[in-house]
Amino acid sequence: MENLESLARESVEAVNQAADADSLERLRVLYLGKKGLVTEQLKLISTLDPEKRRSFGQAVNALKQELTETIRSRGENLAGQAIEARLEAERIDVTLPGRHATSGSWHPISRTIARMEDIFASLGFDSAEGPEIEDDFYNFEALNIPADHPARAMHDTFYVDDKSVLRTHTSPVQVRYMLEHKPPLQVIAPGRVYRCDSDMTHTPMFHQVEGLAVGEGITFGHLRGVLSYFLREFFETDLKVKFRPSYFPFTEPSAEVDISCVFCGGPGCRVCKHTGWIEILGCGMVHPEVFRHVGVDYEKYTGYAFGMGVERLTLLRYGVDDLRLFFDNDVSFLAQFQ
Ligand code: 2NM
Repeated sequence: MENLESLARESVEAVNQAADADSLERLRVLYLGKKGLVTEQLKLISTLDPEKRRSFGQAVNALKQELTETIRSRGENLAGQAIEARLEAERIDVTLPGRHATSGSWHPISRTIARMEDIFASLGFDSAEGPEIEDDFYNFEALNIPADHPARAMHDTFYVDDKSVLRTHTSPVQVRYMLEHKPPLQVIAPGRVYRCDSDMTHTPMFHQVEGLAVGEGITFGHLRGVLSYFLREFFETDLKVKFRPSYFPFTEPSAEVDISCVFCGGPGCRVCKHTGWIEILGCGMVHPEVFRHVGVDYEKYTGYAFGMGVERLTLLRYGVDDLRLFFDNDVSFLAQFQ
């Protein structure tokens, strides 16, 4: 009985001191396991004299019960503490601001090209692309630009080798298109072009959109109508459009087109250099010599063509005053075109 009392004190104390679930389990095995210290005492009961058996048996069973209950409640305690510890360790501050997602935006030049394609598509124009390195034939010869024409001089053209150049306009795309499609046809050719020229208002690479329509009975009147419609749609104002006689080797007659100033509307300002007019594109009726090179019957068909600089249109539409901003890739500039 004395042994039992000290076993009771010692075991209850040990269980209440158990630091974690593992040591608690080891204590359970030590006292209540098959060969546990309390279990051994239970086995002793049957060996005792009948008069001692009753009180000893009650005491051992009471200890077994007390210990079982103490282990259970200690276990519950430890589990609760473990959860508390884990919640504390994994705590997050849901009021912290999240990382915000930044979204990109279209480059203003790409936006302008897409806008131009939309307007011309609404008039039935296909859109075509072609190589930026071109043969002499597609860039010059087929366009009636003779070998001694100033546009061919070294100072304008980037030569890749004897017969290849960086295209100086997107007209070679139209040449290729005419070789692949029969009239009637209507197509625009947007893309990068290259000229050996660099100052405040010229970059060695810039973008052009050229257009071409070929069919029976196509006249300068159609050209006027299409370009006037395009310019008014593009600038979203009822601007004036003026055709001035000009010269290009690949068109005859040729014209340059001015629009009434989109900033001052006529009286004159810095943008229109106080003339009220802004030069915006070149155009004309396709030269029979061009048709001859691409195998279009120039007795049967006529056509008009035009070309314009995308950077210039973008400057005017968004009121940007420096061409070089388009090529600096300064994100704080580009992000304004969302
Ligand atoms: C311009 C002005 C006038 C033009 C001509 C052609 C082609 F291939 F059909 F002959 N494409 N683009 C053309 C005509 C371009 O740019 C100022």
